[in-house]
Amino acid sequence: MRILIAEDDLTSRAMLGGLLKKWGYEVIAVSNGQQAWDELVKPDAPGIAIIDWEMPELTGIEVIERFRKREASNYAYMILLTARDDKGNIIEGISKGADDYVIKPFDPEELSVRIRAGQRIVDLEAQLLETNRQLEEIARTDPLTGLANRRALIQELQSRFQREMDYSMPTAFIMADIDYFKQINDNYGHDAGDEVLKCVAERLKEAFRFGDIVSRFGGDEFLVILPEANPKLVSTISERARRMIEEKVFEISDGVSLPITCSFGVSFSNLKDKTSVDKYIKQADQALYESKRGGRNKVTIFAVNCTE
Ligand code: GH3
Ligand code: MG
Repeated sequence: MRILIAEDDLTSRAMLGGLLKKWGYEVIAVSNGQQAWDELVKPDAPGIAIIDWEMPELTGIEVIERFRKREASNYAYMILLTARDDKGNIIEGISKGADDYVIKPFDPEELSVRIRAGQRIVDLEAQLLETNRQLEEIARTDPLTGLANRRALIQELQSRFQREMDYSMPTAFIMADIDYFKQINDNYGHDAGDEVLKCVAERLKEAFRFGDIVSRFGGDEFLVILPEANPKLVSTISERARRMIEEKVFEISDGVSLPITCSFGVSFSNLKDKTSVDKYIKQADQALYESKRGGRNKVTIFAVNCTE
Protein backbone atom coordinates (compact mmCIF):
# COMPACT_ATOMS: atom_id res chain seq x y z
CA MET A 1 0.00 0.00 0.00
CA ARG A 2 1.29 3.47 -0.93
CA ILE A 3 0.77 6.40 1.39
CA LEU A 4 1.16 10.07 0.62
CA ILE A 5 2.55 12.31 3.36
CA ALA A 6 2.01 16.02 2.87
CA GLU A 7 3.82 17.91 5.62
CA ASP A 8 5.83 21.12 5.33
CA ASP A 9 7.92 20.58 8.45
CA LEU A 10 11.01 18.61 7.42
CA THR A 11 11.58 16.91 10.78
CA SER A 12 7.97 15.78 11.17
CA ARG A 13 7.92 14.59 7.55
CA ALA A 14 11.09 12.55 7.96
CA MET A 15 9.90 11.09 11.25
CA LEU A 16 6.49 10.10 9.91
CA GLY A 17 8.01 8.75 6.70
CA GLY A 18 10.44 6.60 8.67
CA LEU A 19 7.65 5.21 10.79
CA LEU A 20 5.45 4.32 7.80
CA LYS A 21 8.34 2.65 6.00
CA LYS A 22 9.09 0.63 9.14
CA TRP A 23 5.45 -0.53 9.08
CA GLY A 24 5.92 -1.73 5.51
CA TYR A 25 4.26 1.08 3.53
CA GLU A 26 5.63 2.68 0.42
CA VAL A 27 5.89 6.43 1.10
CA ILE A 28 5.55 9.45 -1.16
CA ALA A 29 6.49 12.57 0.81
CA VAL A 30 5.74 16.14 -0.32
CA SER A 31 6.14 19.46 1.42
CA ASN A 32 3.21 21.60 0.27
CA GLY A 33 -0.45 21.42 -0.69
CA GLN A 34 0.10 21.91 -4.42
CA GLN A 35 2.51 18.96 -4.58
CA ALA A 36 0.00 16.89 -2.59
CA TRP A 37 -2.71 17.76 -5.12
CA ASP A 38 -0.41 16.85 -8.03
CA GLU A 39 0.21 13.41 -6.49
CA LEU A 40 -3.45 12.79 -5.68
CA VAL A 41 -4.66 13.39 -9.23
CA LYS A 42 -2.11 11.10 -10.87
CA PRO A 43 -3.60 7.96 -12.44
CA ASP A 44 -1.70 5.75 -9.97
CA ALA A 45 -2.37 8.01 -6.96
CA PRO A 46 -1.82 6.52 -3.50
CA GLY A 47 -4.88 5.13 -1.73
CA ILE A 48 -4.18 6.82 1.61
CA ALA A 49 -3.01 10.37 2.28
CA ILE A 50 -1.86 11.83 5.58
CA ILE A 51 -2.20 15.56 5.22
CA ASP A 52 -1.08 18.38 7.44
CA TRP A 53 -3.62 21.20 7.87
CA GLU A 54 -1.23 24.18 7.67
CA MET A 55 0.86 24.11 4.49
CA PRO A 56 2.10 26.64 1.95
CA GLU A 57 0.43 27.10 -1.48
CA LEU A 58 -2.67 25.07 -0.67
CA THR A 59 -3.64 24.16 2.87
CA GLY A 60 -4.42 20.54 3.68
CA ILE A 61 -8.08 21.33 4.08
CA GLU A 62 -8.17 23.02 0.65
CA VAL A 63 -6.53 19.98 -0.94
CA ILE A 64 -9.10 17.67 0.65
CA GLU A 65 -12.05 19.89 -0.23
CA ARG A 66 -10.92 20.20 -3.86
CA PHE A 67 -10.26 16.48 -4.14
CA ARG A 68 -13.74 15.58 -2.96
CA LYS A 69 -15.36 17.97 -5.46
CA ARG A 70 -13.51 16.50 -8.42
CA GLU A 71 -15.41 14.56 -11.14
CA ALA A 72 -13.05 11.56 -11.34
CA SER A 73 -14.03 8.64 -9.20
CA ASN A 74 -10.91 7.17 -7.58
CA TYR A 75 -11.07 7.33 -3.80
CA ALA A 76 -8.29 8.40 -1.49
CA TYR A 77 -8.64 7.91 2.23
CA MET A 78 -7.58 11.21 3.81
CA ILE A 79 -6.25 11.52 7.31
CA LEU A 80 -5.90 15.10 8.47
CA LEU A 81 -2.91 15.51 10.76
CA THR A 82 -2.78 18.71 12.79
CA ALA A 83 -2.09 20.38 16.07
CA ARG A 84 -5.53 22.00 15.97
CA ASP A 85 -7.32 20.04 18.59
CA ASP A 86 -10.59 21.78 19.32
CA LYS A 87 -13.92 20.22 18.44
CA GLY A 88 -14.80 22.93 15.93
CA ASN A 89 -11.69 22.13 13.87
CA ILE A 90 -12.39 18.41 13.94
CA ILE A 91 -15.94 19.01 12.73
CA GLU A 92 -14.73 21.36 10.00
CA GLY A 93 -12.01 18.94 8.82
CA ILE A 94 -14.33 15.97 8.55
CA SER A 95 -17.21 17.94 7.07
CA LYS A 96 -14.88 19.21 4.32
CA GLY A 97 -14.00 15.66 3.32
CA ALA A 98 -11.35 14.21 5.66
CA ASP A 99 -12.05 10.59 6.58
CA ASP A 100 -10.18 10.78 9.83
CA TYR A 101 -8.35 13.21 12.06
CA VAL A 102 -5.18 12.71 14.08
CA ILE A 103 -3.91 15.33 16.51
CA LYS A 104 -0.21 16.12 16.75
CA PRO A 105 1.83 15.02 18.58
CA PHE A 106 0.36 11.67 17.65
CA ASP A 107 0.62 8.30 19.30
CA PRO A 108 2.26 5.92 16.76
CA GLU A 109 0.12 2.99 17.76
CA GLU A 110 -3.06 5.02 17.32
CA LEU A 111 -1.91 6.27 13.91
CA SER A 112 -1.09 2.72 12.88
CA VAL A 113 -4.59 1.40 13.64
CA ARG A 114 -6.20 4.39 11.96
CA ILE A 115 -4.16 3.73 8.82
CA ARG A 116 -5.27 0.10 8.90
CA ALA A 117 -8.90 1.23 9.14
CA GLY A 118 -8.27 3.39 6.07
CA GLN A 119 -6.69 0.48 4.28
CA ARG A 120 -9.88 -1.56 4.80
CA ILE A 121 -11.91 1.19 3.13
CA VAL A 122 -9.45 1.50 0.26
CA ASP A 123 -9.46 -2.30 -0.27
CA LEU A 124 -13.27 -2.36 -0.23
CA GLU A 125 -13.38 0.44 -2.76
CA ALA A 126 -10.95 -1.43 -5.05
CA GLN A 127 -13.13 -4.56 -4.80
CA LEU A 128 -16.22 -2.52 -5.60
CA LEU A 129 -14.55 -0.99 -8.67
CA GLU A 130 -13.46 -4.43 -9.86
CA THR A 131 -16.97 -5.85 -9.37
CA ASN A 132 -18.44 -2.92 -11.28
CA ARG A 133 -15.94 -3.44 -14.08
CA GLN A 134 -16.90 -7.13 -14.29
CA LEU A 135 -20.62 -6.30 -14.27
CA GLU A 136 -20.08 -3.73 -16.99
CA GLU A 137 -18.21 -6.35 -19.03
CA ILE A 138 -21.07 -8.84 -18.57
CA ALA A 139 -23.63 -6.22 -19.58
CA ARG A 140 -21.69 -5.54 -22.79
CA THR A 141 -21.01 -9.12 -23.84
CA ASP A 142 -23.13 -11.75 -25.54
CA PRO A 143 -22.70 -14.79 -23.27
CA LEU A 144 -22.95 -17.40 -26.04
CA THR A 145 -20.37 -16.05 -28.48
CA GLY A 146 -18.34 -13.70 -26.27
CA LEU A 147 -18.86 -10.93 -28.84
CA ALA A 148 -20.04 -7.42 -27.98
CA ASN A 149 -23.83 -7.34 -27.73
CA ARG A 150 -26.18 -4.92 -29.44
CA ARG A 151 -26.25 -2.48 -26.52
CA ALA A 152 -22.45 -2.28 -26.35
CA LEU A 153 -22.18 -1.82 -30.08
CA ILE A 154 -24.71 1.00 -30.26
CA GLN A 155 -23.04 2.78 -27.33
CA GLU A 156 -19.61 2.44 -28.93
CA LEU A 157 -20.90 3.69 -32.27
CA GLN A 158 -22.65 6.66 -30.78
CA SER A 159 -19.56 7.75 -28.88
CA ARG A 160 -17.33 7.24 -31.95
CA PHE A 161 -19.68 9.26 -34.10
CA GLN A 162 -19.63 12.07 -31.58
CA ARG A 163 -15.81 12.02 -31.38
CA GLU A 164 -14.88 11.50 -34.99
CA MET A 165 -16.96 14.02 -36.87
CA ASP A 166 -14.34 14.93 -39.40
CA TYR A 167 -12.86 11.62 -40.41
CA SER A 168 -12.08 11.49 -44.08
CA MET A 169 -13.29 7.90 -44.52
CA PRO A 170 -16.78 6.54 -43.89
CA THR A 171 -17.67 3.90 -41.35
CA ALA A 172 -18.87 0.61 -42.83
CA PHE A 173 -21.80 -1.34 -41.37
CA ILE A 174 -21.83 -5.01 -42.31
CA MET A 175 -24.87 -7.02 -41.28
CA ALA A 176 -24.58 -10.82 -41.58
CA ASP A 177 -27.42 -13.26 -41.02
CA ILE A 178 -27.18 -17.05 -41.09
CA ASP A 179 -29.19 -18.63 -43.90
CA TYR A 180 -31.98 -21.03 -42.96
CA PHE A 181 -30.82 -21.04 -39.36
CA LYS A 182 -34.24 -21.99 -38.04
CA GLN A 183 -33.97 -25.33 -39.87
CA ILE A 184 -30.78 -26.14 -37.95
CA ASN A 185 -32.59 -25.64 -34.67
CA ASP A 186 -35.60 -27.59 -35.94
CA ASN A 187 -33.62 -30.49 -37.38
CA TYR A 188 -30.70 -30.82 -34.95
CA GLY A 189 -31.84 -29.07 -31.79
CA HIS A 190 -31.13 -25.79 -30.06
CA ASP A 191 -27.69 -26.89 -28.79
CA ALA A 192 -26.56 -27.58 -32.34
CA GLY A 193 -27.90 -24.14 -33.28
CA ASP A 194 -25.84 -22.62 -30.47
CA GLU A 195 -22.71 -24.36 -31.76
CA VAL A 196 -23.30 -22.92 -35.21
CA LEU A 197 -23.72 -19.43 -33.76
CA LYS A 198 -20.39 -19.78 -31.91
CA CYS A 199 -18.61 -21.05 -35.03
CA VAL A 200 -19.98 -18.24 -37.21
CA ALA A 201 -18.87 -15.74 -34.55
CA GLU A 202 -15.36 -17.24 -34.68
CA ARG A 203 -15.22 -17.08 -38.47
CA LEU A 204 -16.34 -13.46 -38.45
CA LYS A 205 -13.69 -12.55 -35.87
CA GLU A 206 -11.09 -14.20 -38.10
CA ALA A 207 -12.36 -12.48 -41.21
CA PHE A 208 -12.28 -8.97 -39.80
CA ARG A 209 -9.16 -7.36 -38.48
CA PHE A 210 -8.18 -5.86 -35.17
CA GLY A 211 -9.92 -2.51 -34.72
CA ASP A 212 -13.13 -3.65 -36.39
CA ILE A 213 -15.97 -4.43 -34.02
CA VAL A 214 -17.78 -7.72 -34.46
CA SER A 215 -21.01 -7.93 -32.49
CA ARG A 216 -23.93 -10.28 -32.09
CA PHE A 217 -26.79 -8.01 -32.96
CA GLY A 218 -29.49 -10.48 -31.98
CA GLY A 219 -30.67 -14.03 -32.86
CA ASP A 220 -28.65 -15.18 -35.87
CA GLU A 221 -27.70 -11.65 -36.92
CA PHE A 222 -24.20 -10.20 -36.55
CA LEU A 223 -23.16 -6.61 -37.13
CA VAL A 224 -19.58 -5.71 -37.96
CA ILE A 225 -18.34 -2.13 -37.88
CA LEU A 226 -15.27 -1.05 -39.81
CA PRO A 227 -14.18 2.44 -38.82
CA GLU A 228 -12.45 4.43 -41.57
CA ALA A 229 -13.40 2.02 -44.30
CA ASN A 230 -12.34 2.04 -47.91
CA PRO A 231 -15.58 1.00 -49.69
CA LYS A 232 -13.83 -1.16 -52.31
CA LEU A 233 -11.86 -2.96 -49.66
CA VAL A 234 -14.99 -3.50 -47.56
CA SER A 235 -16.67 -5.31 -50.47
CA THR A 236 -13.64 -7.55 -50.82
CA ILE A 237 -13.41 -8.26 -47.08
CA SER A 238 -17.13 -8.99 -46.81
CA GLU A 239 -16.93 -11.32 -49.78
CA ARG A 240 -13.96 -13.07 -48.17
CA ALA A 241 -15.91 -13.47 -44.90
CA ARG A 242 -18.86 -14.91 -46.81
CA ARG A 243 -16.54 -17.40 -48.52
CA MET A 244 -14.76 -18.34 -45.27
CA ILE A 245 -18.11 -19.33 -43.77
CA GLU A 246 -19.27 -21.15 -46.88
CA GLU A 247 -16.05 -23.13 -47.14
CA LYS A 248 -15.93 -24.15 -43.50
CA VAL A 249 -17.62 -27.42 -42.56
CA PHE A 250 -19.42 -26.88 -39.26
CA GLU A 251 -19.24 -29.86 -36.96
CA ILE A 252 -22.27 -29.63 -34.68
CA SER A 253 -21.79 -32.91 -32.84
CA ASP A 254 -19.70 -36.08 -33.22
CA GLY A 255 -19.80 -37.10 -36.83
CA VAL A 256 -22.50 -34.59 -37.83
CA SER A 257 -21.32 -31.70 -39.92
CA LEU A 258 -23.26 -29.12 -41.87
CA PRO A 259 -22.59 -26.60 -44.59
CA ILE A 260 -23.50 -23.12 -43.36
CA THR A 261 -23.83 -19.90 -45.29
CA CYS A 262 -24.54 -16.30 -44.37
CA SER A 263 -26.08 -13.44 -46.29
CA PHE A 264 -24.49 -10.01 -45.98
CA GLY A 265 -25.70 -6.43 -46.29
CA VAL A 266 -23.29 -3.49 -46.27
CA SER A 267 -23.86 0.24 -45.82
CA PHE A 268 -21.55 3.23 -45.40
CA SER A 269 -21.97 6.32 -43.29
CA ASN A 270 -22.23 9.60 -45.10
CA LEU A 271 -19.28 11.78 -44.08
CA LYS A 272 -21.50 14.81 -43.65
CA ASP A 273 -24.12 12.97 -41.64
CA LYS A 274 -22.71 11.00 -38.78
CA THR A 275 -25.67 11.73 -36.56
CA SER A 276 -27.83 8.71 -37.16
CA VAL A 277 -26.39 5.31 -36.30
CA ASP A 278 -29.86 3.77 -36.70
CA LYS A 279 -30.15 4.93 -40.30
CA TYR A 280 -26.99 3.11 -41.41
CA ILE A 281 -27.93 -0.04 -39.51
CA LYS A 282 -31.32 0.00 -41.27
CA GLN A 283 -29.60 0.46 -44.61
CA ALA A 284 -27.30 -2.51 -43.94
CA ASP A 285 -30.39 -4.50 -43.00
CA GLN A 286 -32.12 -3.52 -46.23
CA ALA A 287 -29.08 -4.60 -48.25
CA LEU A 288 -29.08 -7.88 -46.30
CA TYR A 289 -32.72 -8.37 -47.21
CA GLU A 290 -31.74 -7.99 -50.87
CA SER A 291 -29.14 -10.73 -50.42
CA LYS A 292 -31.82 -12.99 -48.94
CA ARG A 293 -34.24 -12.17 -51.75
CA GLY A 294 -31.56 -12.79 -54.33
CA GLY A 295 -31.02 -16.38 -53.22
CA ARG A 296 -28.93 -15.98 -49.98
CA ASN A 297 -25.16 -16.58 -49.47
CA LYS A 298 -24.47 -13.19 -51.10
CA VAL A 299 -23.04 -9.76 -50.27
CA THR A 300 -25.15 -6.72 -51.22
CA ILE A 301 -23.95 -3.14 -50.87
CA PHE A 302 -26.74 -0.73 -49.94
CA ALA A 303 -27.97 1.41 -52.77
CA VAL A 304 -30.91 3.81 -52.70
CA ASN A 305 -32.99 1.35 -54.69
CA CYS A 306 -32.72 -1.33 -51.96
CA THR A 307 -36.25 -2.34 -50.91
CA GLU A 308 -37.47 -0.07 -48.11
P1 GH3 B 1 -33.22 -16.70 -43.23
O1 GH3 B 1 -32.39 -17.49 -44.17
O2 GH3 B 1 -34.27 -15.92 -43.95
O3 GH3 B 1 -32.41 -15.85 -42.34
O4 GH3 B 1 -34.02 -17.77 -42.39
P2 GH3 B 1 -33.74 -18.25 -40.92
O5 GH3 B 1 -34.19 -19.65 -40.81
O6 GH3 B 1 -32.34 -17.99 -40.49
O7 GH3 B 1 -34.77 -17.36 -40.18
P3 GH3 B 1 -34.59 -16.38 -38.99
O8 GH3 B 1 -33.40 -15.53 -39.23
O9 GH3 B 1 -35.90 -15.69 -38.82
O10 GH3 B 1 -34.37 -17.36 -37.79
C1 GH3 B 1 -33.63 -17.03 -36.70
C2 GH3 B 1 -33.76 -18.12 -35.70
O11 GH3 B 1 -32.73 -18.01 -34.73
C3 GH3 B 1 -35.04 -18.10 -34.93
C4 GH3 B 1 -34.63 -18.30 -33.49
O12 GH3 B 1 -35.32 -19.39 -32.90
C5 GH3 B 1 -33.17 -18.65 -33.57
N1 GH3 B 1 -32.36 -18.19 -32.48
C6 GH3 B 1 -32.29 -16.93 -31.98
N2 GH3 B 1 -31.40 -16.88 -30.97
C7 GH3 B 1 -30.89 -18.12 -30.83
C8 GH3 B 1 -29.93 -18.72 -29.94
O13 GH3 B 1 -29.32 -18.05 -29.08
N3 GH3 B 1 -29.65 -20.03 -30.09
C9 GH3 B 1 -30.28 -20.79 -31.02
N4 GH3 B 1 -29.96 -22.07 -31.12
N5 GH3 B 1 -31.22 -20.26 -31.85
C10 GH3 B 1 -31.50 -18.96 -31.77
MG1 MG C 1 -31.35 -16.16 -40.53
